[in-house]
Amino acid sequence: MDERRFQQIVDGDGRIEPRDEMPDGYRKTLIRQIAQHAHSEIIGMQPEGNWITRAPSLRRKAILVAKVQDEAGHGLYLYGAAETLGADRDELLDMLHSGRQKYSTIFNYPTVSWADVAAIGWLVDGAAIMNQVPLTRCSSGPYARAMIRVCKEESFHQRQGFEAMTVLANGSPAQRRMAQDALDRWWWPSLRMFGPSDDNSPNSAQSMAWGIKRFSNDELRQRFVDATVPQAEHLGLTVPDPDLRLDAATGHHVFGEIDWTEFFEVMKGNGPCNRQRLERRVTAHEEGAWVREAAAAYASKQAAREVAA
Ligand code: FAQ
Repeated sequence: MDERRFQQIVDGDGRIEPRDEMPDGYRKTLIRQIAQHAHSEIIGMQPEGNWITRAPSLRRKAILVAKVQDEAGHGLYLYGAAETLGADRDELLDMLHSGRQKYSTIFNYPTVSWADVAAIGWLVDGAAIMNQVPLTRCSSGPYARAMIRVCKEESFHQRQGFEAMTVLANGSPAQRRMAQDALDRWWWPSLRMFGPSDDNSPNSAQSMAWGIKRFSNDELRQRFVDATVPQAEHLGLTVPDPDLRLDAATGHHVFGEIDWTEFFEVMKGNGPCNRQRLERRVTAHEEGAWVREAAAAYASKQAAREVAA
């Protein structure tokens, strides 16, 4: 293939479309990242789904049902984007179910109180959009386009999380304690969502050269901290980091050391909920077999009708 032409398109900020020639490594990297992103979206339905039956009001329940459903939709767009690159959706799901493909470490933490739902919207969706807005300009056409809608929805999710957090932070002393406790538990895992530090990120250099990543893991993490600390201050909550301070010279927040041992342990499957999340996913997949069979039977009937017509 003509790698020079491919790189010219990438360097000229063009988009690589499914029928364009692309290096095998580029295709492989994209399928890896898009699949893991898709897996994160559908596994990410579980921690919040845990609270649907116990949401504190009908309004909160309606919002939460819609949000969890949005995450399923994101999975759908992303698996669709991976399919345009030649991936087979069943194979991708099989890799998730057998532990051969990852999903974001963040979804292996439990949601023990209602405030966790608010904190996920505020922090986890906040981190997700910080990472995903640049992906709307990534060199892969199908991935970039999928990200536009995903980011619009994530942005709404982030705002509803912040609003729910605001209500708790301004509520009774018990609600305030719940909000602080949720921030204490979700802060550090949210920072780790951006991936390993730049000096320990094996995929970054190539993904940047290919225009898949526009900013490094550490750059996006810093942006998230700079955007989120003032929000915590607005809520009157304390970010659980004694080393956190604003560096007046740079205008950026300096933050404490990230526990990378915990990150890699959770990534290896040893987080608090890894086993439970995967088991639930495999069960949901098995229980949904009849839906896939019915859809396939309907599709083949329609196709036969089209041939006959
Ligand atoms: N968890 O060399 P790098 C959401 C892996 S948002 C687990 O830096 P890369 C929305 C990485 O895959 C969450 N594994 O890798 C939502 C690689 O392993 P591999 C999902 C991680 O790809 C909100 C290895 O470490 N968002 O779901 C993590 O260049 C609320 C080395 O790392 C995306 O997936 C991690 N946190 O950069 C849903 C965004 N970080 O594959 C429900 C798209 C790294 O070589 C509720 N993805 N690893 O075996 C990306 O932007 C990138 O893939 C990064 C990692 C930045 C995550």
